[in-house]
Amino acid sequence: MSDHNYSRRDFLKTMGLVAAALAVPGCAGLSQSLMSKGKRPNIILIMADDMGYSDIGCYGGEIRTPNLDRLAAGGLRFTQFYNTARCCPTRASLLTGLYQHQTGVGHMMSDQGYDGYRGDLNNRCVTIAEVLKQAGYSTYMSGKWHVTRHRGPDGPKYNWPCQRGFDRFFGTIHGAGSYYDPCSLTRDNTQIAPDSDDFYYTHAISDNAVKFIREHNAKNPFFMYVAYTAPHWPMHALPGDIAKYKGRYAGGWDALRAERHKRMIKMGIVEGKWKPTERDSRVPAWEKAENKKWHERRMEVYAAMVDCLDQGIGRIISELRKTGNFDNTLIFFLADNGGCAEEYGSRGPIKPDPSEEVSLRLIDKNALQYDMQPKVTRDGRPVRTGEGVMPGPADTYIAYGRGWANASNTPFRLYKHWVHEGGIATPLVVHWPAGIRAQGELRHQPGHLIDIMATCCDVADAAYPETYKGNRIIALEGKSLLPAFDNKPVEREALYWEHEGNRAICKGKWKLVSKHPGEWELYDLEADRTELNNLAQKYPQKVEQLKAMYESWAKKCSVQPWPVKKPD
Ligand SMILES: [Ca+2]
Repeated sequence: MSDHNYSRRDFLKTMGLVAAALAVPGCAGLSQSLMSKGKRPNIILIMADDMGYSDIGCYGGEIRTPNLDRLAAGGLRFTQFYNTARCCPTRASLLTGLYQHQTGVGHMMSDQGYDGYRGDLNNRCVTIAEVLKQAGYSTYMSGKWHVTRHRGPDGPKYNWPCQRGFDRFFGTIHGAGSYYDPCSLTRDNTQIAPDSDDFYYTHAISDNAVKFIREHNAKNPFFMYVAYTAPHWPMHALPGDIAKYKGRYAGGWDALRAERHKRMIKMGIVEGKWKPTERDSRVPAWEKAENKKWHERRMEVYAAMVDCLDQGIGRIISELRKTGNFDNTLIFFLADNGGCAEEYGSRGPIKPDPSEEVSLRLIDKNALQYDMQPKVTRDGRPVRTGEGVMPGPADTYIAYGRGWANASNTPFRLYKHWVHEGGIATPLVVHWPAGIRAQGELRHQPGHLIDIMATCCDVADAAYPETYKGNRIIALEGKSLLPAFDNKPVEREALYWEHEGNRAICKGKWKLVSKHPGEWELYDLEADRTELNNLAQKYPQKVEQLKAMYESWAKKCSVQPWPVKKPD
């Protein structure tokens, strides 16, 4: 069955809604009648930052995520959903329904001289907010933006959220920072300092999301994008949340990978026939690891960050219930890339050296924070990095490291940045009681960020535009997930990835993938989703066929060879 003949009407029919909708007198068509009855759902798109496939409870993790688990129990979990392996490209693709190079954010936030690599959303794409706003939705955003190279307080602001379709915005323009004192903190179009001494960014994102729901004019539906920065480095969490995980990781990363894998098989998230990957060869066996208390603490804080994010989702849900919006709100939850193996701030001696006096320039309470990694806390303590720094508080700035990232991505290979499954596989929890009958079911249909725009347009009866503000808009790449909600296939030719020269194409059960620099590898994902049995030698024709498709996609999407060379 093709998605062309599986329409929104078929979907609603399955839900028993068509008869009711058509029974409204005086309505010319289904969409009109639903619109006049105000039946279009609110949509909330929630994203975590640098979180692995197996971290949350409903995907096999031990981290306490009761609110996400309840959404999963009342909705759907997709087991083969994909992002683009990194912050900026994922956000560009998610917001527009296109591949990131098509939007001008083919890499990160600098202008590398080519249309696909401007570090700034172009005017040949539209955001979900721009499309839904035209269709009568109110549009809100709380959290991390990261799709423009202009992050200073004076902009230019043409690519800030309020100029790209959002009615209201609270969050950060840049991609990382202290949770106690984030750089580029912004309300609407004005950069601000944290407004309280106990500011903590994850809570602030949740507070503002709740506030937007509370203050929403209920006559029209709303779209809200909640882009948490947790659990991206630095490992910053509140003492009460960290305490919940005290000692939980004393068994180490090998035991953690094994227990998660067992639960994932039992839940049906992964198949028992897929061989688990070995521990990353650069990570020592846990019994041989040095500095265990420090390693444990890094993972305790990571877990606390995810826990806190889930608490925020709980508060969003309870505000939806309070305002009578819970049943007809379509909620998506996903992560922007897999667990991150970067050892940011975690190598070498502790700096500044705790035994030496440091002279610090204090920052005024009302001054803007310009540094991604502040040198000093607002109350005057030096911010320390290095091996052995016990993370959590504001005067630390380190990552959780490779061993735990390896466990986050259980049972897959590699991490954020690569396009093997460990880099690009994400949970996708979907919850919409008024629109999805199934409860607690899994969906194995492959899907990608590009599908979220198509799905939003579909449920909101919004037309993806051919032109916007006088500019011709690139045709939508994604497919609506509505058939998958009803457990039908989502028909498409293939999915594609490119990030820093790492490349992949998925077509049916086949995945052709390469690291940069590196040879193409071929995997049968039905038999081997952990990518351990490279079939490239065995099926050279398949490799050639997929490679040709990849190359024609790369050309169409303005992908440049890596590393990108400045044009002459
Ligand atoms: Ca990220």
